[in-house]
Amino acid sequence: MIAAAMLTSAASAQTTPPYGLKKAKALYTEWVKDGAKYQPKKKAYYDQKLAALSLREQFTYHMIGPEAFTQICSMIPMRENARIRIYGTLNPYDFGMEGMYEGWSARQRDFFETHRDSVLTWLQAVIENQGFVGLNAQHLIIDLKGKELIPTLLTIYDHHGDNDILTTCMMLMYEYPPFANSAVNDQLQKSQPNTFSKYIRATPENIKAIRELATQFANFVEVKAGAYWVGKEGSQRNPLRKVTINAFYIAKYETTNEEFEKFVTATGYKTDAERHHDAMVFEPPLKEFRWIQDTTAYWRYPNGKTRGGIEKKMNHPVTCISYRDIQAYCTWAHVRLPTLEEWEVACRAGTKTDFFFGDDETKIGQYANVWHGHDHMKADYSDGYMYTSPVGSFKPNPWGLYDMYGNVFEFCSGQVSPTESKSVAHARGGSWWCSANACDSYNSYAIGQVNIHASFSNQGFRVVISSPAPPGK
Ligand SMILES: [Ca+2]
Repeated sequence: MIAAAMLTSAASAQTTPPYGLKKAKALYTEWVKDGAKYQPKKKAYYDQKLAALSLREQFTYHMIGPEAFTQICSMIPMRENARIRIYGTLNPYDFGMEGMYEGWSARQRDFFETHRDSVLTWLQAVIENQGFVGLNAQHLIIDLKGKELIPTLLTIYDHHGDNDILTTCMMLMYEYPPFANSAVNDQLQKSQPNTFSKYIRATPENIKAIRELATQFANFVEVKAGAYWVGKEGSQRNPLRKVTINAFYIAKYETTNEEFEKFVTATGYKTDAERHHDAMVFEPPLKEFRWIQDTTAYWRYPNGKTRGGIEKKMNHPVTCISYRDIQAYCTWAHVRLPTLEEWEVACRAGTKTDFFFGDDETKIGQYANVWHGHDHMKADYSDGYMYTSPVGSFKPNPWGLYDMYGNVFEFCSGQVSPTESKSVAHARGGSWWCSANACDSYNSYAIGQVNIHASFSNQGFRVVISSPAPPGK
């Protein structure tokens, strides 16, 4: 107890409860007593006092006031009908009062949007500490499209079963195609306005569906429609050019063994490697670009049975699967592979340099599980992993995507040229096997190729979902 108390007092008042509430409240109280709301000439004085607070204290101030009393009375934003219906479960009293609620003040909104990432971190600390999500917080999470908080929301839901949290999740993924096309959203769309009994009922099936969709949604990043630079000057296979793409959602992580196992359990699917016993594996010492065929290797034993299975590697990317296998997975999971161009747009995250972190290839080890040895004659564990690593073990790219380089090659759809064989597939981003000497810049812009039935223990994939949702169902 003593140690804990010491820790608390030693920790910054900025990051521990009550999050600067005392100072924020004092300023708010002064502002109310002073009647400043009705005296515009006092604005500069209070603006100055507010600016003197730390950012964390300012956040608390913005959350509690001074417009808070109207927000508490009328917290529900009035949007189009279906959204109102979702919100109806939060607060039926506000139902139908379109136009009455104006949301956060410009001052508050400016602050929240300018400091979005910090605000979400602070919000998370607040709701974790208090163990529930208040209406103010829910509203702010939705306004900031704070999908980063979905894991926190679901954890709190597990402890307290507050259905408003599921409603918050639904609001966050309102435009996410798998939710827009889901049975729970169907129920919403079909329900009659002003009939509360027909709102989403918290049945076990609905709760399960919303939870699963929200968890999935939290693991995707939206790439906006637009024109983006891809390729490299002088490259024949991938010349520098601007491409126009539609919006899509891309998985933050490579598809894992755990996810692939769900597919196999549900469908009984047999991979190419299991049918043809021709998977290619690696074990040092091997000369550059040499691999061994191993008849025992398939996704459960990606390096062959003698080198162990995936029992303790369920959060690693699935490997030893062919392009054809991936098509079957995607059909089952209602997802698809990114095109070559979509993959590169997502990887580049708006950059035009050779890598999303610049042109200095030597920095790749911060972002990727790669091979640091001079050659492949000796095992290389220098970054902790000779083979695959758990997804998300290294730093993400600027859009929050992990393992875009290294770990496993990621299959993409599409062709490099219209004349190439239909039996050729392409993968991007390099793998754990790739080194500065053995790979062409980790395939950041270079594009490799492989047979659609071939299986290697350094090939995997990540998936995307088209956006917006197709109209209707
Ligand atoms: Ca490595």
